[in-house]
Amino acid sequence: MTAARDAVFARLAEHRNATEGVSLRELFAADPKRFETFSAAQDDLLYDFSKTHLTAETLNLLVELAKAADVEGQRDAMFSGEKINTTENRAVLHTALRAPEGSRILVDGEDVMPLVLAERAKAAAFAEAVRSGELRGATGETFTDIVNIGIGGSDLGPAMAAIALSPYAQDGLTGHFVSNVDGAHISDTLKGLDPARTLILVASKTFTTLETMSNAKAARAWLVEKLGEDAVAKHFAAISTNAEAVAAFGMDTERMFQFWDWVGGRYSLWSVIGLSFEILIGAKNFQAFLDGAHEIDAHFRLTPLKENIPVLMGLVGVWHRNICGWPSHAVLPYDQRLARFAAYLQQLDMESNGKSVTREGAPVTTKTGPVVWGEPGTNGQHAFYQLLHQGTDVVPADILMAAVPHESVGDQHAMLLANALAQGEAFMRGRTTAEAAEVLRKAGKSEAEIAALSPHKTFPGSRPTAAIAYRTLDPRTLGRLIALYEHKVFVQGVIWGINSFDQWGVELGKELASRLIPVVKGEAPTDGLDGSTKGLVEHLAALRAD
Ligand code: G6Q
Repeated sequence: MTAARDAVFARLAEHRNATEGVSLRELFAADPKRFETFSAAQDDLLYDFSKTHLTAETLNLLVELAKAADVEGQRDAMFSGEKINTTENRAVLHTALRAPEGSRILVDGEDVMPLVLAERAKAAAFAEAVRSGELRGATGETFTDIVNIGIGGSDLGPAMAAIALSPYAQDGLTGHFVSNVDGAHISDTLKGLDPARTLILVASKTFTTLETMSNAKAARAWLVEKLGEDAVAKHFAAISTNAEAVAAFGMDTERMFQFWDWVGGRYSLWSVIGLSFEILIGAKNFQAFLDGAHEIDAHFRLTPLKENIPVLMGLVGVWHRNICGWPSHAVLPYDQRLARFAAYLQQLDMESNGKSVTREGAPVTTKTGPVVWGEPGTNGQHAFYQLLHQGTDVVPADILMAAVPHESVGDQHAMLLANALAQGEAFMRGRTTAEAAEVLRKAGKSEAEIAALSPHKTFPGSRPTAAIAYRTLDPRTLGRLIALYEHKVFVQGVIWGINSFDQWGVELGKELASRLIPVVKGEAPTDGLDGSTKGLVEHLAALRAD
């Protein structure tokens, strides 16, 4: 399989050599149907990759690459519950979490759907009881503030989704998300909250994560100080796969919501990890969010590769990363409520595909995951876009936009869309030195000024972007967007031959931090530390002693 894949990679590289000089402007000039040919839709959601350098030949080769790497076989293995996360010997079934009633999905011969549906119903009933005021705190007050304590996969998803879907949140309910072990985070969050009206969800797959356990202890102490020990049961709930650890922490397992080891942390917001934002938006909207993702699951399973949006997104990314050699990928939503979307995708993509060995443990022979980053437009335009337009690196980007906003504030939505479209156009077209000179000439500049300024006003252009356009950022569409990126990451992981579902790279830092805690506290010697770490420990200790 690797040999077949590498043979296609070699042909793609030759193809790139032969076509590298052709600009995006030239591609559009040569083919008036380029937009129609290089775009794909799922209902209202459109993926337009015509502003990349792909030609019909490139796309054919990339589809051959996907076939050679057995993307379809691996995809079917994932959906059917095979243990494709080989280093942890686990199935990968976040797709089961959004499967509808009536589905049957087997892990080790057992159908997981009854468990999934029961937990989904339990979470929905809890969310609705909090929203209606049926479920109250120890003093009989209704809850107004929901604090989710978790980190990484147990934080980024619900925190991102709570912002994205804020128009759907119930009035009078506010979500808060605490992740960092920096005491500033929990302190700033709890400051000003009324414990009698605060519900605290401790979200941790393992229920052993240092940050989450420390913050949970701090929150517990804050609550107990104000309301007494007996209030804990009414103000806390746990979300975990580890019932023993929940009990050991002193929390009632009756108030525990479960998920399973076949749900990876960064793929878990479809599970009860989504409870905090389900409380905010309600069970019906949460179900629409799951249904949206399920639509994309069906699209990914059933659509031919050339029209399959996550496959296309993955292939375009492989083209940019492996064949063009570009190391980073920007996500630029022209949709303010996707403010944390890039941060969410950063974990999804970089933790999944930031790997250097194949599934078999051999060193990879291709580059793997790019650096993923981004901020909403138009803000980014006034900050880092300078480098995107005129810097020495090419940074391919996704530009996201909604046709219909939730608010109409004058004609601001038209302005937002115009900016999104203008940026895509500017990256594609650029501005030649002759064009820059012409603009300066029209502005009445002297020939000397034109000669001096035109190089600075030249834009290379031919910088690729893809657009993702949808009707509106509703729960269904957020579910669709996330699922698209999940499957994109999957497709790329298969092509690179890596396991996208483990995260051993996170472990070393955790181990070393545990070893250094007593050293930083001054309870263990600095012996054996490297010179820099030792020097820093001593410098910090001296400052703290002042
Ligand atoms: C996700 C990662 C990681 C994980 C956090 C929190 O895929 O494994 O981000 O989600 O380390 O872990 P717990 O949920 O176990 O606290």
